Amino acid sequence: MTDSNLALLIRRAKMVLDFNRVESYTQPGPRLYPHQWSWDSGFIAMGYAHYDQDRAVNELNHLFDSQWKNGLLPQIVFNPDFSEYFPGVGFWHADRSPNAPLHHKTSGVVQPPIHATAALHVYRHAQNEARARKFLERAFPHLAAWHEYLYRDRDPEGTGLAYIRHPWESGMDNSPMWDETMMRMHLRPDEIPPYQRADTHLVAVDDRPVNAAYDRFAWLVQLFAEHNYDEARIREDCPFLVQDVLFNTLLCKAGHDLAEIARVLGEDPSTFEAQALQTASAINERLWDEERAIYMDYDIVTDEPIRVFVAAGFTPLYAGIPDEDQTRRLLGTLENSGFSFGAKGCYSVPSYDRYGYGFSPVQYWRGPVWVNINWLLLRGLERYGLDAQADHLRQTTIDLVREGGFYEYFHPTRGNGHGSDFFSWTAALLLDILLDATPKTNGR
Ligand code: 2M8
Repeated sequence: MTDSNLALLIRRAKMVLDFNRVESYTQPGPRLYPHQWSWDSGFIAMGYAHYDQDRAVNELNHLFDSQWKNGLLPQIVFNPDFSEYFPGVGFWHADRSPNAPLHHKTSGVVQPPIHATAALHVYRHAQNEARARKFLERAFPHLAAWHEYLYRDRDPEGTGLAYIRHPWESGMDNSPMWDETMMRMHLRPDEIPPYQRADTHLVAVDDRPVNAAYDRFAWLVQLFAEHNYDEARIREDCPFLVQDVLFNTLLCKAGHDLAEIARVLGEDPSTFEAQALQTASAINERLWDEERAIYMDYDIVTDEPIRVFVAAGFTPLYAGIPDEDQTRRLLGTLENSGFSFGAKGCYSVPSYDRYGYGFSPVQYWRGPVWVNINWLLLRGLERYGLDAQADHLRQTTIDLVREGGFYEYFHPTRGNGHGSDFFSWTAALLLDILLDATPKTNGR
């Protein structure tokens, strides 16, 4: 890429973020996602960190301000100016929980815990060291409470793995990983809460989850509200309880990063470090599939692994979890399966194995390439010194966005964009890739 092409791409990425910014947060995408989303804000803050410290800090602070009293960091912070999104405030009934904040309206589920990682990234890229330290001081109790919630309420048996209780908590809402569990949720028409979808009016219907999936998404929300968001009661009755690879990988990485934040602030890092190490071992013990050489989710309701090949199954590389032998075998799976890594005719990395049942090149989390998954894998490959593979993934990701636009996800063989255009994390993570001059080869 020539210098002027690079400068243009950077300018375009910044324009996407400018376009989506409203007051103190950034919408993931115009119209389709008007509110603040939790892990989107983590990725977005990492992009801002390269050129606008204030925005990076505000993005995370706005989310922290909506934290629940029990430490839950909500998936969505609602903006009262936008009422079109489903499910909105009135469907969640988050106020039935004694823990929900009063000054902001939120949903009652979470998203993958990227936040300590994002906060440390913002601190490390800051131009103004004193202000960045102040930000960390403010962020630290929120992050500590967030991790405490996850280990206390989502891992009551102390296994080291936090469970998710809704597909939305994985960030990969419509993944084929959830199909079997969703099928077990057999709902009579009178059990499905009445609702009106907004998403299918805004982007192509074929790009979005089917109605039967939304019925179950909505039914789970209703279950949480009926249980007043009491985690112990939900745990008793919820048919969807999953220890997810990506969620726990990010928890492990964030645990190490929170320990580092504690060290910067002169606080005790030992609890966070111990939790991160325990989570890493548990990922290797319970989620690694020795025969298939990939990490897989675990369904704790049926007490069985979810044997579905998704790109997130490679992300433990990001947290330095696989050993040398596992890494070699993981790469084998990446290259010699329907993920077609490095092969001609396929953009890396399809979110679901192209030979898998129910693969779709355009449907939400069932095959298209996502920039956040690519970014996590890229940083993982760099961490292990796998330079050739990292170069390939970096270049593919840049090409996809430069040629396809700042879309939410991309067709893995045609390369064109799908879902929301002007998608914020696509822009923010591309900025991180383009502006990060020092590839991390030794962060383990
Ligand atoms: C998608 O999820 C939301 C619900 O959270 C939706 O479909 O309405 C997912 O891709 C999720 O990972 C993402 O955070 C969110 C906003 O970009 O959109």
